Amino acid sequence: MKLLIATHNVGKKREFAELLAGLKLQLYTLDELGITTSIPETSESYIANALGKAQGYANLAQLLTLADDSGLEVDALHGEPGVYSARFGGAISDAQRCEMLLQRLQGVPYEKRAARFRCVIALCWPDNRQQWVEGLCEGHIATEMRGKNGFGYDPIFWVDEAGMTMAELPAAAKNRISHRAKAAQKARAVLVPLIARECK
Ligand code: ITT
Repeated sequence: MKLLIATHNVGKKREFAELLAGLKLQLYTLDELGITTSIPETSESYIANALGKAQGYANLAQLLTLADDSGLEVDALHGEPGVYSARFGGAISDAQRCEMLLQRLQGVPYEKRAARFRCVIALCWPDNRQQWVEGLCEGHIATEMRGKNGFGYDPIFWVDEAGMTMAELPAAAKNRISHRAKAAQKARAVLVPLIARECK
């Protein structure tokens, strides 16, 4: 069965390839299909954004398509940057975005630095069938950037259950506990019976 992984984020693309490994799927990326269109995220809802991207690319490619909308929610910032995580601070690098968030939380004690990553994965078909699933990963915002793995806010996200930042975790460990891993587990449960039916 063919599945388009619709993201322009290379970190996400790498993670999805590992998270969906072992399924009888032929994975395609936007680049491989020559799709350069960028479908904008216009909603304040992760679900609407993920569905909008997945359906838009499913229509363009005429393939079953997976897209996610994800973000970091910081309690001390009333849930910011949330759905705006990719654009927080404008056109700056991931490292600059992390530094900006650390600045915003300067002086805030550990017990008030709770945060979580949220990931909504949408699966959409060219005939307009749609499904979505969600995963969360709880943690705190660290006081400095640590680690070189992952992408985005990983260097400042302290994973409570691991006792280190997400960027200090090896990729395989992140892919067991992350918000995207938890959502991908649920997406696999949607995909497995479809693949079984297709392979009959
Ligand atoms: P696509 O829309 O092309 O998939 P994007 O980077 O714009 O890529 P989102 O709109 O979902 O993706 O934005 C999510 C942002 O949240 C992302 O750019 C990161 O800054 C952050 N983020 C999401 N998942 C993350 C993770 O696993 N580790 C670190 N940061 C993450």
